[in-house]
Amino acid sequence: MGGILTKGDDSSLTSVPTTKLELKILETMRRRESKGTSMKSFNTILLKFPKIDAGLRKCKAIFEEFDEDKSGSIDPKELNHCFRKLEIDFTDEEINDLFEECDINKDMGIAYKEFNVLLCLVYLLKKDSVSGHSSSRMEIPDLEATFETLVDSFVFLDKNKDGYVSKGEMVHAINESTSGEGSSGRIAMKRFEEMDWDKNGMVNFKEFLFAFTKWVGIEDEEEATEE
Ligand SMILES: [Ca+2]
Ligand SMILES: [Ca+2]
Ligand SMILES: [Ca+2]
Repeated sequence: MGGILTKGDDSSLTSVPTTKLELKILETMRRRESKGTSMKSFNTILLKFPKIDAGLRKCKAIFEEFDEDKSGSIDPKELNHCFRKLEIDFTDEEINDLFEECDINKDMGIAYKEFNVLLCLVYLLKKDSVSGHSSSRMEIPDLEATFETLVDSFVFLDKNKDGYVSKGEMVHAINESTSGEGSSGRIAMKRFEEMDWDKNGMVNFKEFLFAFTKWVGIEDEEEATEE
């Protein structure tokens, strides 16, 4: 407790999925991890930041399109329309679960930042379920490349492929990268602490995504309206 180093304590501190969807995301991620990653080093990930940034900005246009009443957030009804329009064939229950999973501040709306995370989770889950068929993929190819990069980055960091990035794994990834890159390493460690909401030394994919949307700096416009 209290945010101290937790190395070697993983067994007692591992987060346990609390919802059906969370479990599904974890299982899907583990299956994805068994396929490996194209990332070669931590620096490869850092070099992708500008591209991820550009990709996520495209998400903004999609978000605005589906925020039909321009309230600044997507309500459950709007999210339903969104899924139908993008031809994402999730059941009402699945959409509802995703909504709750991504509505982090529980204001019954999906803000832009939450929407990025939601779409990326959809990407992960869908990619897993269609396994090779191109007929029912998300109709947003630009974003798919961005989401794949995010998934790939997570897989790279999660060395033991348990579906969580531990603090030890983060340190390992940074140490592995070229020396003399100290400042990015320090920044990454600081970010890790921010990612790890419940301070248990583990970061799941959702936490990772939320942090990532901050790392790449898209928060500038939205931050002001949040508590
Ligand atoms: Ca709205
Ligand atoms: Ca919200
Ligand atoms: Ca791990």
